[in-house]
Amino acid sequence: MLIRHSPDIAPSEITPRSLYLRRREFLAGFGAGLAFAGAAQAAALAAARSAFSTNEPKTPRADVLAYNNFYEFGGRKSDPADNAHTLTTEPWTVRIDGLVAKPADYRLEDLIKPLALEERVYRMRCVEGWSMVIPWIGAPLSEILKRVEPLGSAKYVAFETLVRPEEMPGQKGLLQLLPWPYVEGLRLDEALHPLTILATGLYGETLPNQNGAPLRLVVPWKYGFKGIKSIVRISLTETQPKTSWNIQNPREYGFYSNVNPNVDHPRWSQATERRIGEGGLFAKRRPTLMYNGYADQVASLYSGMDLERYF
Ligand SMILES: Nc1nc2c(c(=O)[nH]1)N[C@H]1C(S)=C(S)[C@@H](COP(=O)(O)O)O[C@H]1N2
Ligand SMILES: [Mo]
Repeated sequence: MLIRHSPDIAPSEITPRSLYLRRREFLAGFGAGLAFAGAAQAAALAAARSAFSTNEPKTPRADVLAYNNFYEFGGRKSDPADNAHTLTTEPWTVRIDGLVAKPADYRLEDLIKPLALEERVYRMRCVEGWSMVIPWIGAPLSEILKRVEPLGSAKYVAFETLVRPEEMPGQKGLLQLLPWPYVEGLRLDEALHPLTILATGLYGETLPNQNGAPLRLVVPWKYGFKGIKSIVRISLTETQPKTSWNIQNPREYGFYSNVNPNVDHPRWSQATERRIGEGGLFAKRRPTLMYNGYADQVASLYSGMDLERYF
């Protein structure tokens, strides 16, 4: 079974969900489907995958779904899994505006339908010092950006998460962990890099709410907080966008946020990381790699930049 449907999901919910998954592509290419694909197709798929995906063991699905940061649903690692089921993800609209030739409010289905979704197994590293290996389903952000035709003056891409306190308990009450909406940004060349994807799923299924349904950003060479969840707006801008963690604490969090073992967080070292799912708290920490191990692909984006200043 490629796409897991828990028995309590009504059949009426299944069809629209499968739209995001482009189910046929899955059946042709992934998981058990590989057994039915031709040998040449399987080889081509494996080759396409290896260019972008790591062969490291994947973090168990249960951990990927249970150990999350999504402050709209609370500040504990278990809060998103406990609370995010209240989020309504259909219908969903993404506004794409700013310096583009084709600004519009796009229905999620229309945004996703033309994309060739693929699996990308990425190393992910949180600024807190833990990491995971996650099999995302998604497509390069560049595919969507090219469709809306960025103007020559566009230099950055700004992203925004949903504000809906009725469904997001972390946006209610006196103790607000962050200013809302959660916002993030990338330089346009970072956004167009082939490693940068918009994810609609993971582990061969529709993105669970706690992981940022129905659409989230994944930038594997940057700290996890760059991967903004439940996106409702993407704006092309000329000036560098504001980012939530930088607003909250500019001394500790910069715009670039590239994974860098040589630049410590002011309150802790970034030299090593704990891989979630590996033998609990007593497992050996592993060394953190420059650009989270993606230096070959992305270091040239930052040549000549002082990485201590642009952290
Ligand atoms: N909207 C929103 N996006 C967010 C966050 C958040 O609190 N709100 N947390 C970030 C942080 S700190 C991390 S490490 C990743 C975690 O993604 P995951 O729970 O899917 O592993 O999401 C990022 N995206
Ligand atoms: Mo994080």
